[in-house]
Amino acid sequence: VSRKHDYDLVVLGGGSGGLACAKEAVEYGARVLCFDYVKPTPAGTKWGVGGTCVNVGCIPKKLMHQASLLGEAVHEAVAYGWNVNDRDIKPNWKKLIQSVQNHIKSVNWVTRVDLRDKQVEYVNSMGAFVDAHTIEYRTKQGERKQLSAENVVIAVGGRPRYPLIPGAIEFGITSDDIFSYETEPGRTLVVGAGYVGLECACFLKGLGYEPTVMVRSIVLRGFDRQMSELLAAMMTDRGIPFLNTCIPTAVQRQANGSLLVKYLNTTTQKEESGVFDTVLWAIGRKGLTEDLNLVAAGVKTVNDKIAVDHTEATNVPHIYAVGDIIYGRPELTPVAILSGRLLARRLFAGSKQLMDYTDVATTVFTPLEYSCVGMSEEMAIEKLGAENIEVFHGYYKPTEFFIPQKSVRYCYLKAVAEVSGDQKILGLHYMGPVAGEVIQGFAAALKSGLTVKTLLNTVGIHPTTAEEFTRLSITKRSGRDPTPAS
Ligand code: FAD
Ligand code: NA7
Repeated sequence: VSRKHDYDLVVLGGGSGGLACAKEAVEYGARVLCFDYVKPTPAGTKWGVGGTCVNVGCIPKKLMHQASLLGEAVHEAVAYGWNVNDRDIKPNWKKLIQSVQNHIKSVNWVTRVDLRDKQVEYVNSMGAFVDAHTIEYRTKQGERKQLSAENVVIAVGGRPRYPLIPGAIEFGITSDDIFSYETEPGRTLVVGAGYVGLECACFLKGLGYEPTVMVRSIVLRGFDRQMSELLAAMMTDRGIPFLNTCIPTAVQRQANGSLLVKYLNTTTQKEESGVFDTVLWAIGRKGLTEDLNLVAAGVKTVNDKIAVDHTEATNVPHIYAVGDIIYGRPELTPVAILSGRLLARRLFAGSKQLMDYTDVATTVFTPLEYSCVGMSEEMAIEKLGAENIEVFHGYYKPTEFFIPQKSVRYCYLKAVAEVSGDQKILGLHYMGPVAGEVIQGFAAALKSGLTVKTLLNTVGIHPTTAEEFTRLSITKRSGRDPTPAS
């Protein structure tokens, strides 16, 4: 590393990817500075260091999911013999939000202390390029400053999009606001059927509000179709209405404070409308490239994202990108963290190890969770041909569902495998309780070349739901009924 520049590494963005990269780099003796700055949302929400996951993503989402599951668990507890006196159990939204925010604030604090301890310089300001090695920023006092960097890692992530329709920004909120929203959301229109939209609708429902989901085309584009449709059916069954093939056209505030949403049903071509208390846009995210002055550095963008090669290098060799800002890679925290860490090791510790973006497991945190790793059935058919794959599947009954008589209708799992030999597993899909916990271990097995033969020779842990993967005996090709007898 030369001493020509002020820093060996400047990281733009202190979220999952940026922080992981910065902290790893100092371990190998690099002089590192990390910028992190959050522009307030149109509704005025802002937050501290740590990025999307900690402040307005995975963490608050999981906490709200848990809050919602607990509401269901209270009712189940009664069936198990718990004497719960107050049957009119309701959550206190304000208290919940306060608890969630308290946790986030403590994580922000720990992050700052950690950066200080590890001697990563942290600047709470927007960084932008002046040239390929120079970054400019404003101090808290408004003074312009510049510094130079041998290497730059762009880890600026993304923010929710707003539709370009009247009233969208003025009256709508996004996932950036909901986890600190002061007022109870009430009747909520969730626009968008990606995993963020579905998760938000589900925790709101579990907390006793009335969400409606507006779907432009299909739910969970990119995920396995059968599992996605099953998940939508599960949500419908739990009383969440879907407005299918609809696109919003305007939002207006009514005299009584409620929101009138106008929308077009693209199947019937009819203009329709509905009244809601809250409108939550979950229509995807845009990369935060616009404030970086990338032109000055010569870094090329693809729409609002940055294309990188297999070493996470942009078209400018010493400028890299990690995390959500990368074009065409999974937008997940552990992906951002590992790619940031591996990049730091390659830059400052002589490592050659590259990030492997294949077979990344993921979970949709709906009340029955859906988790998967590897290929969807469609993808396997496209890559290998339908005749070369075998799909093992089955419905199952979690033991703990019997006493409270919970519906087992959507407890389903499948393994997509090669048809011949030991039947290498290409993808695993599971809908049911604690799906993420179930799939995480199998993800390691899949990465190690798991076969159906090995799976069926694995002794299950009884009574769990994960053991169902060791008992898959019915193939789709056989046409046999995949529902269990008892
Ligand atoms: P970010 O974490 O977004 O961090 C980027 C940081 O850079 C931000 O703080 C930003 O303000 C800052 N910044 C931007 N521009 C500049 C600049 N010019 N100068 C200085 N700072 C700048 N992933 C999962 O794995 N599991 C989940 O369950 C999950 N749930 C999610 C739920 C929601 C509602 C959302 C929105 C996301 C969820 N994600 C989840 C995705 C996950 O949060 C992201 O993949 C992850 O945070 C990406 O990390 P990153 O480092 O690329 O960017
Ligand atoms: P996704 O996964 O990109 O999903 C966006 C959803 O919103 C999807 O259902 C889209 O439908 C729909 N959409 C997109 N634009 C519009 C407009 N203009 N009007 C109505 N509906 C629209 O985004 P998420 O927010 O769920 O998650 C994005 C990432 O953030 C995710 O990967 C996480 O890592 C965090 P479509 O299928 O395109 O018809």
